[in-house]
Amino acid sequence: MDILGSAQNRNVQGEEQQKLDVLANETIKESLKFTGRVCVMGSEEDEEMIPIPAQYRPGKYVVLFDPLDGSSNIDVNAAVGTIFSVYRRVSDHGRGSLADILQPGVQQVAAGYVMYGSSTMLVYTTGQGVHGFTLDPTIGEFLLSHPNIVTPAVGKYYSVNESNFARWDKGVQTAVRGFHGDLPEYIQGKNSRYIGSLVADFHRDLIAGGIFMYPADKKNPNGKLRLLYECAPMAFIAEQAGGAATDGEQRILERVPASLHERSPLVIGSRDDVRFVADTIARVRDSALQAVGRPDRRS
Ligand code: AFP
Repeated sequence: MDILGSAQNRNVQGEEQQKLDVLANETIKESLKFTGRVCVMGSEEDEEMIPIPAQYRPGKYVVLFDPLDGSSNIDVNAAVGTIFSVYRRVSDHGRGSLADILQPGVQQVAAGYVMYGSSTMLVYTTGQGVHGFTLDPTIGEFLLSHPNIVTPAVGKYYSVNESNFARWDKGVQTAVRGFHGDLPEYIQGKNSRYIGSLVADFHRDLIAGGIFMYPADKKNPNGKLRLLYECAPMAFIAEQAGGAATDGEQRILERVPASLHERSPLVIGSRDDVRFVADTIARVRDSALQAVGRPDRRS
């Protein structure tokens, strides 16, 4: 079917597109444009917002998506996913505007992901808990297999790309040392698991308990992940499952995006673990400020 390998193209983020990125992106747009429910779309793979074509009726929702997350995993047959986020439009007519898209995550009416793993799962929330469905290929339907997912307050796992360790702030390094079991005040060392596919890493941590992080680093000063297509939808799901999500300082769902492809650091997962990371970042920063004679940021 010629679906593996590079499409010999770069997306708006300057990343090499895989053939499956392009196919997934086109498939989602084609599936939504004629429904009469959507006024505008936004995709991680498209530079501009995507209005509904003139021949179709625009609807009242905005849909944002990362069509194929974790695409570096495609050619090695590891898990990848699709992430989506739905908002109600704020404009009252027409084919949608940037204002309809640039809404804080708290305004989402639905968010979810599909994970193409050892089985295919759909996990979603509409603000009334998180529910997981597994595809039964014999009947072609998603069946409710994980009703009311609740993530443990403290997790077993931490998931972060530790090859970036030397490029992180001291606060993030200290928190990760805590997960190694190196901080005397934080004795719950964790097991490390990292796939490099947000959907797959997040899903494991959601079910088994754990924390996923993609902090800012010297190469990615604003983090790597995209606020609208990755961080906000996952944050909505995490909070609905009893977890938490922050950029290190601010709740992800309260961040107001300034642009379509804005990036953000992300710390997400089990509630107490996320709090530990945020507290550690704040503590290390405050003691660094005090050491140079400046008041801490809370005073
Ligand atoms: P790709 O879709 O380019 O593989 O990026 C995936 C991703 O956005 C997210 O799913 C991963 O968590 C993260 O990037 C992995 O990034 P690193 O390869 O830098 O760890």
